Amino acid sequence: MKMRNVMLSLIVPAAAMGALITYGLVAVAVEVPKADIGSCAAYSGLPSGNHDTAGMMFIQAGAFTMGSERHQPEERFTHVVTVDGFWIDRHEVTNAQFKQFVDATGYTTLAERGLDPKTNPGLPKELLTPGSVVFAQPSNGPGRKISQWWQYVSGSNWRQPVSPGSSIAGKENHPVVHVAYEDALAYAHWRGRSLPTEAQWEFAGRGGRDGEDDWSSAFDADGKPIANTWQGIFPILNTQDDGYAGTAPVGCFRPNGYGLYDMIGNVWELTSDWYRAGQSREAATNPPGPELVSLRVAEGQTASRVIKGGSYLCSSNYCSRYRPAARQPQETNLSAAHVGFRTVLNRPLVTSP
Ligand SMILES: [Ca+2]
Ligand SMILES: [Ca+2]
Repeated sequence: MKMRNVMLSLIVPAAAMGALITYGLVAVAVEVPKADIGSCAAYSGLPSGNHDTAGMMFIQAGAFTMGSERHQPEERFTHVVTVDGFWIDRHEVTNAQFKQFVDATGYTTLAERGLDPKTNPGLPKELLTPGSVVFAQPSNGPGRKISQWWQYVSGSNWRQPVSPGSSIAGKENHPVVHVAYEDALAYAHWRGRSLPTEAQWEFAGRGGRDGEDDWSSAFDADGKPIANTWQGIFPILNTQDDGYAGTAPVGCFRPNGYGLYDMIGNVWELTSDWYRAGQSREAATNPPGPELVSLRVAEGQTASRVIKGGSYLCSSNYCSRYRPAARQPQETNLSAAHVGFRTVLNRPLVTSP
């Protein structure tokens, strides 16, 4: 395996370089994708190289303030978390990358298989058929309700993201969606990687910025969107000021201070932590999240994993969780059109001589 030492100034804009220098990250070993900043539409969806850190960035070990006291109750309490250094995908996993996995292994996703009624006795029959959750923009008018926005569509899956017969042709560089937790984990293991813990994800998502969380990852000082979210009034009016109504190709928006793209917005990203509303008060090192046995899961319900970063469906009047500390639960037995993932490699940085 050959790895090049590349100065970040070659691949990260000056604005991001400031944060990197501040935090002592001037140069790391990184593989530069074929298409990068400003050319996301031309990106193949596959990072160059076949080595085991292809498309990844190394995040130096450090400590940060996890959670938020000012925003949603489930983000409290703030506490100091220390993480070891780790590698993380610079982009959300794309359709092209997931197709590589499926072509090599013959893997079928949960949305393509459907749920086993024996292990999901509480679910109605229609939710046991192969399918996934799709967002449908309702027409303006009275009587709008959440069941109109979110529909379980039989036959929808990562290959047919909108409805049966739809396609990902031409969307090879978009994030894969309609992947359940087990699907994301299977992909990560196939690559010899893991899914990020919530702490790893939040540390990477902050891009070197510590302290109380804010919306600066989603909007610039003038209020202009710098990530793929929803502008307008959800769910009826999407003004698309950011240029995208749905998913965008990965890497179309400026990277954060660590050179990572779309940590905020585009699609929510699965983490390996079980979801519990609220954060610990205690300082921790490499926290793996709560144990499943410590969660109170109602009979007939399914435990959830933490998802991070918000999506193209997060607006200021709904969701608004386009911040690194924001979090939501995602049922492990359900996939959706706005949830994807990226992978990590828990290995120290190794530079070539
Ligand atoms: Ca958008
Ligand atoms: Ca994202």
